Amino acid sequence: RRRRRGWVTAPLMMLCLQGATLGLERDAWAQSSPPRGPVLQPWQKEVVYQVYPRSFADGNGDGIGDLRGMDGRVDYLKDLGVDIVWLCPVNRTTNYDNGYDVTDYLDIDSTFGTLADWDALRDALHARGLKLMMDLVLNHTSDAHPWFVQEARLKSLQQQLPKIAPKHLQVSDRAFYRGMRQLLRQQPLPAEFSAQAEPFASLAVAVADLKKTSEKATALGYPSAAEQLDGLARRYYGTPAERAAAAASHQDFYIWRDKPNDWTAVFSGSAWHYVQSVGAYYLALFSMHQPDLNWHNPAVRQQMAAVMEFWLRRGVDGFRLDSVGFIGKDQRFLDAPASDTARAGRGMQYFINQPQVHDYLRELRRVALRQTGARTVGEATFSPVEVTLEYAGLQRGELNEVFLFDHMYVDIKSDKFNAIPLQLREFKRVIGRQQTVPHGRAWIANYLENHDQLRCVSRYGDDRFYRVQSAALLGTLLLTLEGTPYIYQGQEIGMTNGTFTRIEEVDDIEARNYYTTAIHAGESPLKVMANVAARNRDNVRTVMQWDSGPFAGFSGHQPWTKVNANYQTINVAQSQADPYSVLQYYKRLIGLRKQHEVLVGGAYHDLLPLDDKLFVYSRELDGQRVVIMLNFAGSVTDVPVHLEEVLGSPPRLLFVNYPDLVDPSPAGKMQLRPWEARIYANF
Ligand code: TEU
Ligand code: CA
Repeated sequence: RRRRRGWVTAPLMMLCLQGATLGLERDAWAQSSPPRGPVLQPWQKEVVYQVYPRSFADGNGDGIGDLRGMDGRVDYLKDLGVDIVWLCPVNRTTNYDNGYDVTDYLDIDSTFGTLADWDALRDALHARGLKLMMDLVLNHTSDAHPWFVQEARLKSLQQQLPKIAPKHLQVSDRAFYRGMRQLLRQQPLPAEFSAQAEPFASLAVAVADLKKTSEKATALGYPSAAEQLDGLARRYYGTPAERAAAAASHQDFYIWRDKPNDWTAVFSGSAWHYVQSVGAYYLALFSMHQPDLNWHNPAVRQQMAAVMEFWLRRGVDGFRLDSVGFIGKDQRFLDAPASDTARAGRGMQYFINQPQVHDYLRELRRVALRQTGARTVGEATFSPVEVTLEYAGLQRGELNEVFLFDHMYVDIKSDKFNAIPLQLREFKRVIGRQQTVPHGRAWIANYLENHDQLRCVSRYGDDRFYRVQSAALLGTLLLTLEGTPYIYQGQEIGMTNGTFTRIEEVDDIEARNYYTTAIHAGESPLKVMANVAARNRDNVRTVMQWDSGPFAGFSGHQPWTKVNANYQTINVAQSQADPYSVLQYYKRLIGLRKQHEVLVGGAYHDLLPLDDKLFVYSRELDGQRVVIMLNFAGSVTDVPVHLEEVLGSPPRLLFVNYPDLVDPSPAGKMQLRPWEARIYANF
């Protein structure tokens, strides 16, 4: 018979297995009438592909990826077989944290294109039956966002006003208020004030300044500087009734305190930043240029709901809610308990997963998402798996699914820059809990890499000697777990970590902040740089390797970040031509998952929890059973599992990440080759 080229598929494999009397076995299972599994909704069967736009494809040749560049790659995504594209932030930004510092939620940053380009991309995706999910950065904005700029100015003004005209204020609040209104309307001051021109001249400068920064905000429908000043005037200089009304509507969009507490930011250092002219500290739980929004204020929640509505009207199909667990803060702002010695994120028990976050999410669903069917996935950083039941409980009306992080912490000692070798047992234990705790009650989002993590083949596999096998093995894990699989760009071709040797090459602010803080703390520069090289986020943000041409076919121009040196051998064009590439394997695996619901929603059971090399588990749904065997070792490993017993019938090999058709195990023994992955089924 003719040998088909490419990864082994089921029908072919069946020929090679003795005793796989399929029809008979199926009947036998039907008679045993096992308990019915959960009924899966269509959205639970979808596969998501994550695009980091800066590094995906450059359409205009400036070295930075953009929306037009993506347009040209939509067929590639369709061909891969994914259903949804999650686009990392493309809103207006200062690009300090590459889009996670938004200056305008209702527009596209010029780096990435225009709203019209976004519309075109949406149409291109929709025309192919693909959905588009946006990243919504709702915990914080950029410190250059008009909301923050205005609020800081307003607060400065508030601080400065009494200094400007203390005497006058005492003389007549009413007169001051009237004068201020006049001034806001830019009309000549009434005669009674002309003698006091000086204080109002200072005020006029402040107001003019404020107006300049707020023009954009006003155009977008936010309260103008004049309105805000008016509110301020009313609050401080109006009648008691006016003051009360103004106080209630005053826009505390951010969180300010006279004194900081000891919370530290996720990206190092104190989470509080002093503003001289305001005389107070604002909270920024990531970097100082990303002040946290005050979700306690209903006006903030309304604005964010309006942002969601804006994009829903424009045809977006869902949102990835950035750092969603951070949006509620314990309003007592207490110091962290002494037991909390974390370098980054100290005090998190007061600012992660607070009960009010659930109210806010339900409110967003009610107000903005309503019956739109839009999908939401939230990031549950630093959280135990149990939070899934709340955020993504099937009946809770909050999120569809959450990203958990505990499997990303297994190879970490004290913090993410201090790594330890992966303990497979612990990794399995954590993943096992992620699989079993939510089963039937909630839904999770599975991932092994994303724009904040490392390349999984470099981190968990062997990117030197078994790159293809280990990348395919990790793909097998990702696509045979319960939950929605998220594939990060380049993962499907087995891209590896970048190589960074000097801090100047690193753009990632988390790594740069860590570097500065650690050096200041007196740690050895060599050690610190080694940590940065091993763990920085740019490792996974090197440009997408499309072909072996200049700059890996990403751009005609020197890209904003490094191009990985191995692009000539690892790239999409090569992968498409090679029947045994990681890419071809992913395509088939995605197809396989879509054929068999057991791979999507089947109950998970770890068959070898104590093994240090093997990751072997079963899934079962409505009598269909599969066993997934993964050899996390570069050597041949015996598999102490009685397959026929587990499956209840002679096993059928559905899938394997080696090109050969024959199981090379000696008779009576099951063995896996280095980094081999197999899927067996009872059907
Ligand atoms: O990350 C949220 C987050 O909690 C981080 O701890 C993340 O786990 C960290 O970057 C890992 O190194 C989100 C975004 O995914 C990230 O890109 C942003 O920088 C961050 O929020 C701030 O918006
Ligand atoms: Ca570009």
